[in-house]
Amino acid sequence: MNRLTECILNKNSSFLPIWFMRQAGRYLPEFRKIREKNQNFIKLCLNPDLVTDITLQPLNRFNIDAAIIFSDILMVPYGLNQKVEFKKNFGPKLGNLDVDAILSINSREFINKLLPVYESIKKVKKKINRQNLIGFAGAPWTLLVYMMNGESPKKNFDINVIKKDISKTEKILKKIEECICLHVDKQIEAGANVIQIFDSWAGLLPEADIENYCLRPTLKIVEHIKKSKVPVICFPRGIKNNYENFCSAVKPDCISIDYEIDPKWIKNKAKGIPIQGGMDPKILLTEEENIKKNVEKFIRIFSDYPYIFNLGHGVLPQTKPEMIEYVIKISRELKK
Ligand code: 1CP
Repeated sequence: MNRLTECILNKNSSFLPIWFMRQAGRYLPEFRKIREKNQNFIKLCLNPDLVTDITLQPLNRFNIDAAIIFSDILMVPYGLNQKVEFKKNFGPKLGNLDVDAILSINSREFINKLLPVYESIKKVKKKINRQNLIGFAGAPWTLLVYMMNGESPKKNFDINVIKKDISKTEKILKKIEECICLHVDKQIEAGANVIQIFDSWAGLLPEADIENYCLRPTLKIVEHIKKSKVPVICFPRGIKNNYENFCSAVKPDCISIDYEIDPKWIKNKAKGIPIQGGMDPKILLTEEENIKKNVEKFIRIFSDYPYIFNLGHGVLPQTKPEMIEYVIKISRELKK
């Protein structure tokens, strides 16, 4: 069994699996080199040869336990025929959301648009052996936000775009849920043996809406994935104390924590569910002594608990690759 699977499914805490969210990305010069020559991000995500190379870049450098397929959560709106662009110094820009057009797309059409993603997974799978291969999708809420808001909610978001016509929102949400399930199934069929669900914007939800837009839709996805026996990791970023309710309501196979979560607190609240991540990615921009102190803190707290080392969000573009190397070195010294 690969190390993530063994840790998650058998709750084995005798070793420490390691990987990093955004482990393939702009902090790596070899990624920037490919990216410079490929300005169209969606096209890049649909190029199986380049996706395979990029996915393997961090594995060629580091002693890590998983590859995560290089793709994006916005490939699902793309598969639904919504226009998706990534603009320099702006981020994603999505086209008008035509509800009827989206609802009329059938599963075959959706899957056909995303075939290169699944082909890439097959190619990567052939090149790795020891490591897990992580497939992923955005959670329904986070995809709903991008699709209805048209851009990142980081700077500009009004929940009324979602609340003003609830019946329209519900229709879109249901379609998104179906497509996430299809997308995950195809990734598993192609060889993904762990799935991570990114609810990057769960923290935008008012307390009263967490149940309806985060817990309930994510539970549906998790129940679907569990039928395949492939472990599912959930990352409901920013929901603070609701991490506890999330664990009891959704029961993911593994819970990924963001850097606002107190690791000792969640260890007591997660009801034995394996935990992943937590360390603030900004720590990697500081000096080695401080990095060491923080890495040791997480490893010590989870020494007797099934834990996957990762960060509390993605590797920042300013991170020096040597610092990732350093984190792995000191982690392995403490726990193999
Ligand atoms: O060159 C560039 O600027 C590209 C930056 C980039 C990269 C490297 C984007 C655009 N996407 C990705 C790859 C990516 N996205 C992966 C690859 C695998 C890996 O981790 O190595 C994954 C898992 C994602 C998932 C993703 N995309 C999330 C969830 C995780 C998170 O960061 O919270 C989100 C929110 C996105 C949307 C997205 N795609 C890209 C950007 C810059 C963003 C965020 C935009 C925003 O701020 O709202």
